Amino acid sequence: MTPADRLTEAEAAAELARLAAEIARHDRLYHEQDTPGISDAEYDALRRRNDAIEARFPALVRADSPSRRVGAQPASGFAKLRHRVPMLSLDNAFAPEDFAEFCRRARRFLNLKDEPLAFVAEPKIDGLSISLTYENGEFQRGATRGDGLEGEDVTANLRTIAAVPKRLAGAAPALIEIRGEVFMSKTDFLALNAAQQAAGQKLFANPRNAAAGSLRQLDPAITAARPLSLFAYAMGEASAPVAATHWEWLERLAGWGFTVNPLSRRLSGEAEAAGFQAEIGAARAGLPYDIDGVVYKIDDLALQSRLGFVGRAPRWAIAWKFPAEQATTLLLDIAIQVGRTGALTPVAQLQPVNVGGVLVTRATLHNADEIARLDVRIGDTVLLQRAGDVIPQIVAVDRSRRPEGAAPYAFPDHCPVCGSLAARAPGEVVLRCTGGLTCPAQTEERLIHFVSRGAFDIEGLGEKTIREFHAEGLATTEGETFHLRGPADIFRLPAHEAAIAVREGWGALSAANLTRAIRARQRIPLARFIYALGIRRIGEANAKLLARHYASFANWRAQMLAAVQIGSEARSDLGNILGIGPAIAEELAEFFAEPRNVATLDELAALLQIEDAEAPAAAAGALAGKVVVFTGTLQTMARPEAKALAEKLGARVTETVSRKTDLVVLGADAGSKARRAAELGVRTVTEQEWRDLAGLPAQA
Ligand code: JCF
Repeated sequence: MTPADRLTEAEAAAELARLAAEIARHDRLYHEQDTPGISDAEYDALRRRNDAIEARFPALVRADSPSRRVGAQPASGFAKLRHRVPMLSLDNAFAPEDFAEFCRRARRFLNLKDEPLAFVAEPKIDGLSISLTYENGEFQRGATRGDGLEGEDVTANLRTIAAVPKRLAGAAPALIEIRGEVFMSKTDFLALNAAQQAAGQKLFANPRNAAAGSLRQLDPAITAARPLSLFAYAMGEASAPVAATHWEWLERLAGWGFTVNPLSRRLSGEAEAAGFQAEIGAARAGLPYDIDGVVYKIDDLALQSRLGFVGRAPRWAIAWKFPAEQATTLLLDIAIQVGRTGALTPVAQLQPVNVGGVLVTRATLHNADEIARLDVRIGDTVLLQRAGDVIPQIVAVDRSRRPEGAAPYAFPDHCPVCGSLAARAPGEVVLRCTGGLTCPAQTEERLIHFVSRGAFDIEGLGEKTIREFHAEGLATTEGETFHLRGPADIFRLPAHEAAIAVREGWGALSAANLTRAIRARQRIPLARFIYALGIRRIGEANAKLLARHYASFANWRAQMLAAVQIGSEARSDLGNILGIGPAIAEELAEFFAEPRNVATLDELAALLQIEDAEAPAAAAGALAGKVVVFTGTLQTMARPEAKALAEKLGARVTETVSRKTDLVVLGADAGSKARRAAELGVRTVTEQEWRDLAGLPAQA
């Protein structure tokens, strides 16, 4: 065989094609048929030859190159599908007051007086949200909700579900997206688990997990054998309007052949909600499927569209959850967990108890204040509560059953892992370890976060592996130990592939796969990179907002360093990003004020290619980039709606008039802000002119 460094370009191209096919064949034998065709060493040699040729001829790297793949399948096994319209989540209500507050807000936004507000109420199924796209009436593709913006393409599996119409019955818009909940009935779930047990297969914890596990099968034949159902309940993109109210929309869905939950009901006013909630609550245990509450949606679609969204949740719908389930048990001990930001979280260790069908052994105690408030002591009998998916909590202590001599709990004033002082920031309830990066617990949690699903998502490098590598280190060939001290060390792991290969449960092939998985992630979208840093309050959604706003790593870094200065333009720009706000801006500023953090960031940036984010689509609005101030009383719409509308059109709405203001909208009795605008020569418009600008019809 010609050595890689002596191939001509034409020979190299042919050889890369041969290697791609050959390696793919061995991947399939190994991963799918569990029958390796060659030894690990031979396989590695094929991979190395492929890498060497690609390194010499980067232009020849094939779309199907083995270096672009990890194992037999892409990371999750499913391609990603972008939703044309984001899939929403819902805000929750737990009590009548929460629902009343929701209605009050919607009324205020819409400037409604006493006119009734009609709702549609639908039982909230505890299943798996999906989106189905139909073109010219034909089912084209379907995806899981994913992060709301992008889900997994599970089209082939959805086709196996009888309740998913392959063709819409009757006339429909050329393009329509339909959302619904895939679920498994309680009896089907029990039967499936019995069959799984008999076959020695893993059991599912509840019907929801069974539905999710069944839909996310790489082999559609397995999905086909699972009894899945679907209730349709919402619309995504539609190329033509189909209904004026949500109720009419549900009727259209039924007409097209979907199953709509038969318990759904139209309520002519919000006063009817409490009765419906009680009715469904009473029926709950007898229903054939699990529900965890009722979704209330404002019926009028024109009102829905005026209300719009805050973050990921609509202002026109709310999920009113059923009260949590409770049980009593014994508090055996209190463990202190150290999180990635150093927060010390007390975790109750409980005598195992069944709470509404789930075996609970641990519960959060939140923080030292909560323990003091409950005066909970080790040995106490406690009342436990579990609502939906959230971590169970201790809500009360039965003092009458307290054992003699039980002492008040003394919350540690030092980190139980590294021994550093634990301190409370002014105005905060949480005690934090002050050890920072020197605290092994914090380092470990940060590393776990760094490689997690929404972050670097490195295949083969999960929580367990990180903990092992971090705690034990890797014995190198030079007789030294390589420690994972920070995130950049993850990208130094490939240099220690041999040390990984000899670890128990690894071997040459897995170690080589890990190397490839790590290298595959050295190119990373900016949003994932920001999220991976684990800055407090910067979750996936905020990381995306930041990435879209700042577009490139270099720009983001420069702006964040500038934003460290309180009152700087960079700080106010950051705080003004819709969805960020001053508190999160401060959190970012604190992160960038710490030189060690900036050093870690730069160390990473040197090892990575951080991809620019796409510019926000909203920039096309009629008021794109304009700074708008509202003042005085608007007659035709309430202030929250005016603000939301301006933001939808691309504007930034601020409170004070300055030289940077582009437009001041004058309501009735506008005072000092109108004068200030006149002084500064800032453009002012009347409410009617504002409506014209926003493209709204004139009002009497
Ligand atoms: O059944 C459900 N889990 C459910 C989820 C029902 C709905 O009517 C929903 C939903 C999530 C979002 N509606 C929206 C807008």
